[in-house]
Amino acid sequence: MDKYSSKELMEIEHKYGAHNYHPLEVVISRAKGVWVWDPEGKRYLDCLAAYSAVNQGHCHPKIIKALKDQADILTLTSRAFYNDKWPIFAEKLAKLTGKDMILPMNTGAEAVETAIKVMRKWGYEKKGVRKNKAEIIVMENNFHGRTSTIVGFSTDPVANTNYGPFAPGFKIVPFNNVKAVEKAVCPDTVGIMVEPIQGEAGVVVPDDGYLRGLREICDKNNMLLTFDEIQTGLCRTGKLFAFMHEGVEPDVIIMGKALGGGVFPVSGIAANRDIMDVFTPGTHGSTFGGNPLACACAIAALDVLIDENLAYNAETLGAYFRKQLIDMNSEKIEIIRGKGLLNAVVLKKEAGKARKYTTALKEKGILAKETHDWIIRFAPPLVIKREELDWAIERIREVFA
Ligand code: IF1
Repeated sequence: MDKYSSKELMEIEHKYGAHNYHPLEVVISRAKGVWVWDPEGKRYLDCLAAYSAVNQGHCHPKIIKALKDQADILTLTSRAFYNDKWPIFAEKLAKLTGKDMILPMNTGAEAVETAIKVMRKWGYEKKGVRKNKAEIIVMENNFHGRTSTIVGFSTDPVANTNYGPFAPGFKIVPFNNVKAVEKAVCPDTVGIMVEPIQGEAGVVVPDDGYLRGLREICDKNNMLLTFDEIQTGLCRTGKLFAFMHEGVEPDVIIMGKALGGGVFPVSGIAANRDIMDVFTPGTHGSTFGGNPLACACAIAALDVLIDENLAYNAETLGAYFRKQLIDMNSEKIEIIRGKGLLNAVVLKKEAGKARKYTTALKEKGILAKETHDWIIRFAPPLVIKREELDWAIERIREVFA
């Protein structure tokens, strides 16, 4: 038996935990695959998948085995020495991304910081931009993480109010607008950093041709194209990476979340040698980046994505899910959008706040999270089965009726 009830746990968290989140009123104490349970034993279908960090499903046996096996042998060496897992993980991820080299970090924001650093350093050392004048073009409504530099170029006041002064060197332009990027380019521009689909903004899928347009600008002006695939990558949208839908090659790929298989924070960037070689010994690093425990989990996490063909599952079930939602014809819904199993329901203004619906869904055993006041995101683990999705659709239909 669990020692504390859900109610008690929520009270303790409120008292002792900082209030930087407003969770749905559910406590999760156990999980397996797409299902999670609270301390009272009530079961829920997880339609958030820890913001796409558990694409492989909760406690995937192969990933947990890798974690346990490795934990008994070797966990942390630092990069002062070689270890026997990082080289294997690096090779595997390089081959999957089609890039020459990987730089490992831990959280998504750290990988984004790494991308910013590589772009700038490449700008000074290879492109020859003026010292300390490098500019990176980013998009309105972006979400790239929580560090003080990253929130400095966020356009969301909730994310950045009173965290200044902010680092200069970022030019913000509207998303899904190639012309705006073209206009923002100057001789000191080192590159563009963009989410192929904007997650936090509410699963905003840009028009076909947008990413290609960005690629052309980068080619024409000797700039790096960097895709933040932290949320969209690793099969979530129906391909290994979201940019593969358009067949556009970025110069730098930022990865995180599901790279650790939902058990360990693992992130990193992939790039070719002519870019990555601006990093020389001592110029960047992390105590935990590339640690053997993380690498063992990541190797297993990547194997599961490929062996279980999770991109295909995301693509087919995602299309099925969107069709079912559209066929509901709910007068509360403004639009349904997404790709693969990264989906959002945008509510009509008169339908009331999204929280009302996520709370109602929770009562019926479905965990989904609102983003802003009028958007609900549905992004279950990619191991979800058709029958489980149908179970969810039935209940979602009741809530939006
Ligand atoms: C939070 C959203 C998801 C990301 C992209 C970098 C990061 C993230 C594209 C940073 C992180 C998270 C973090 C979480 C909420 C969240 C989120 F709602 F904000 F948009 F996933 F949907 N780039 N996304 O999506 O990665 O440092 O967190 O590992 O509350 O901050 P991190």
